[in-house]
Amino acid sequence: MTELNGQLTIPCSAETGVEFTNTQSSDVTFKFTPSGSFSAASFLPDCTAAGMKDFKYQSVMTYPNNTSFALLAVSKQTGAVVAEVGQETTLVLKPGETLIFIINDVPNCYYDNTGSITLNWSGEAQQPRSGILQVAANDLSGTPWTNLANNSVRVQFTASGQWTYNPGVGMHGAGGHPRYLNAGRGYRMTGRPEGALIARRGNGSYEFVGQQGVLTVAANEKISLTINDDEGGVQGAGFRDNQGVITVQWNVVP
Ligand SMILES: [Ca+2]
Repeated sequence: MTELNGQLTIPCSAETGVEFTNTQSSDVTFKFTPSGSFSAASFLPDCTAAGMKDFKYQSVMTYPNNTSFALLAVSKQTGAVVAEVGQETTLVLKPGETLIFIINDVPNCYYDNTGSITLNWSGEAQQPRSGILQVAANDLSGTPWTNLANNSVRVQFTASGQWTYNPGVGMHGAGGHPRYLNAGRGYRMTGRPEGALIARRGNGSYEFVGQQGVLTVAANEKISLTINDDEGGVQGAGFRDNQGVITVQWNVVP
């Protein structure tokens, strides 16, 4: 699981708040922990991120349905208040989703506020359940796929499209060339079809995938999808003459 963390400062005089975006390519569970205090007006006692309950001008706040002077998380996309962040708060953000952290004050009355709230945050990227990859026949390093979870997962890979490890024998699918089922010396996986889709494991060993296969991928393991070819050019041109790209749909399965 990818560990993320950092700190934001929310100046209490910031009428437009401070933006926070999930820049990861998967859903992330974030934990936000506010600290510090500020002054919203000289005639009021200092406030924390929890704000001030039962403030008598509650109805004229920017967000009248939320606690006066509380730290709010507002969705940039919808404008709706997602949560009051008066204490440690856990929120899940989709890729690219943005929150605006802002103190709930009266519009045009932010300018006299002093102090700021410190917001410590930590996040854990969630394992997506499916996706699509492209694997190019001439890419020596292959297309990576990483298990972000802290446990092993079973992943089904289903290939479509055509490629070739040797233009002299024509294009073929991810199952490999139907006439050359028993790759010899120099190939990444000997004894398996030439030109088949295979996976290089985190430990450097290879596993067969073909047109469709299920691999058990260890916690945090990074595998690479690639073609079964003669990598060092022992028998031919190696990866230099390879052509085509196949599409691989992947799904986490039980
Ligand atoms: Ca080749």
